[in-house]
Amino acid sequence: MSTNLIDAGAIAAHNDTLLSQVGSDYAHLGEQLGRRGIDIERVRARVAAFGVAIPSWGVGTGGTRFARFPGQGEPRHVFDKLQDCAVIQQLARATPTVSLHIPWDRCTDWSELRQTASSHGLAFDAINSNTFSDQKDQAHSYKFGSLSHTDAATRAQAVAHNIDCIEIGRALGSKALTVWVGDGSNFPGQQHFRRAFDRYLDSAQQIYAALPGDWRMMLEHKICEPAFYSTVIQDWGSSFLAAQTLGPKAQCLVDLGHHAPNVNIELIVARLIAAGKLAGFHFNDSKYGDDDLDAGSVSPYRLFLVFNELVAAAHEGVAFDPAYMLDQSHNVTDPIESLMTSAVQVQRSFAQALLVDRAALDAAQDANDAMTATHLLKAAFQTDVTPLLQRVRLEAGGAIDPVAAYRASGYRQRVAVQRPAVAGGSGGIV
Ligand code: PSV
Ligand code: MN
Ligand code: MN
Repeated sequence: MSTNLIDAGAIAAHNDTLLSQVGSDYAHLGEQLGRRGIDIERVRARVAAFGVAIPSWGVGTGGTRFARFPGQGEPRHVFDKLQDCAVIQQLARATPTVSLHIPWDRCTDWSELRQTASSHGLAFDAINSNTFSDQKDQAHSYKFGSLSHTDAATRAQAVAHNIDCIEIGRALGSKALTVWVGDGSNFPGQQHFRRAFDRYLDSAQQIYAALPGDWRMMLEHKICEPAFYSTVIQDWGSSFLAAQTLGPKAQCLVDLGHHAPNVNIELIVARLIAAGKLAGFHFNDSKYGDDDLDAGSVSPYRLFLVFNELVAAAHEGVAFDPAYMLDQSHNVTDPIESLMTSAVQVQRSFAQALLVDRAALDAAQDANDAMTATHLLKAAFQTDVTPLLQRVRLEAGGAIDPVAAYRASGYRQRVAVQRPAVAGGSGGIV
């Protein structure tokens, strides 16, 4: 392990100061849950097995199209990003995988990267392609689209990039390709909707054909931005249509920020599960649009309701295997602190959803007893599972309070010496 990572002795010392407190809080929670017929140990085992991937781009400070205010000691390249991900995993123990974005994470030796990740105890989740921005020396511009572009050579270039991503992913041990395109239009009349979708399908089919047998292709929809009038894969309907046309290895990925305000995302999740097409999630939160705020920071109940659908389906024996990832932009916080907090928030929502009394909820639904049904969900959501999460981290070798342990470690100040500040500039996500 790198010398910059957090000293295990320091984590143990931090934990020692909180150990007896966690012990009695956990016992008390166990007693409360016991009265509700819930075995805390069984819940703990399920939560301990839960993991959410870190997006490599999340460990850099984000920005808006107005400005980016760089943080101290930002990662300079993918190896630095991996190191920051390792710190997150070391302290919070809920993020065993990393999701790369190509070409942002391009490197010259993928096997070295894989070895480095494994030395940090990390593996690679889905690989993300990028045909929404132009790279230096690129032959054809994506200004007017990529997979759905009117020009065949531009589409071919975007297809080739996705196939390249699959090859990189194979070298890293990934098992999925996530495709999000910014394709769309900014003016009524600019684009022929049906033809653009057909062109997208034709390109996506070529990528699908290059997919290894045990891989998934995850199609991520988004209502707007950068195209502000229409997007080619604007919602789960278009995404579903595309996934169904492509075949069984294609599924729909739900980024929580990619819907119109007030859309019932948990209902979309239920539909996709029922159709066998739920690929997974990009977790974040929002107030207005694709704000990329920290998961559960604005609407934790909505996050809980999403997990409620997942837990209910698993409880009913539905076979599905969603991929979980955070997808946030950290503009005013230390990305490591935000990502640890968000991972714990997602883990918390899962734990709370495990507390729903499923038999009682079924009965209330069958009896059309809306009040009892909603109270059952609230009872689970309002249970403070903090001691359970603390205990999960403790058992896994993490920190009881990850942010406090991180701040005390001085990691950011240490890496700041090696990693010079990058000028702000305008716009752009790292
Ligand atoms: C697009 O808004 C998105 O959610 C996609 O997942 C991208 O890959 C990611 O953000 C990073 O910009
Ligand atoms: Mn996303
Ligand atoms: Mn997004």
